[in-house]
Amino acid sequence: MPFLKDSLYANPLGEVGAFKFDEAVVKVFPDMIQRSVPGYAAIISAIGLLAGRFAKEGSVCFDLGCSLGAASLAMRQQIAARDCRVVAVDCSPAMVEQCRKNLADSGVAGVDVVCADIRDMPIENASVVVLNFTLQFIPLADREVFLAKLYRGLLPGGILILSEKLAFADPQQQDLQTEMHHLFKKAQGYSELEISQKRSALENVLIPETFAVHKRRLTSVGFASVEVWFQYFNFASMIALKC
Ligand code: GEK
Repeated sequence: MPFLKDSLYANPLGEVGAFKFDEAVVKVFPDMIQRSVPGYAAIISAIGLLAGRFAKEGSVCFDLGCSLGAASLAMRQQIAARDCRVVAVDCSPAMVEQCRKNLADSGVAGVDVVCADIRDMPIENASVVVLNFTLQFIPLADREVFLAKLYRGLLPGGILILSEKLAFADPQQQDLQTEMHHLFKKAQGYSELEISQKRSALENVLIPETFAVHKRRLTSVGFASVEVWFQYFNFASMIALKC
């Protein structure tokens, strides 16, 4: 499928509905995420490099909330460890269908794509777990139990790569980083109307937290070390290590 330019919020919508990962979003997704998430391409290629470094022979690398499989593809291309499976999971049937097509078209074998809620997905024998801008869509009340499951499913020496939109405790910093993200989107060709309608659609759907909250929770479920390895305005990617 030729992917289209994202113009989903270009015209005034009387009432802006809650954002959903449906077929209309799938059609524009590569363009949408690239123009909305500062540093997205850099993060995807670094996920490939990190998977190459951490994937262990005979283990599983999970891409949770895989969308169209960009991180799975990057991982598959860098993993040299033998007998290492990549499992990509998403709960949107439209995403999963297109993800399978993308992977088939790319000629990359060895990625199993599963349509499931990542909260229900058994995680075992994992050397790498990727949550690339997915945890932010999980209800706040479920995040700790879910992360504890990921920690238990990781092998000693395993890595969780967690990318998220961040919130800031300091209101001045919050306003500045939000403004800079909007300027980033304007520079990518989005109009004021598109930016504000998309913001309304994501309200109560995408719930960002501060780095301090992420670090505290990851540490409390057992991770030995948590650091930010990438940040571009209010978008960051963290590494959490299991000893
Ligand atoms: C990428 N990681 O391109 N279970 C499974 N999937 C879920 C759940 C859930 N409970 N909640 C949301 N999703 C990708 C980008 S997009 C981020 C991830 C964004 C899925 C949802 O269907 C969507 O495909 C993905 O998480 C979030 O590297 O669009 O900002």
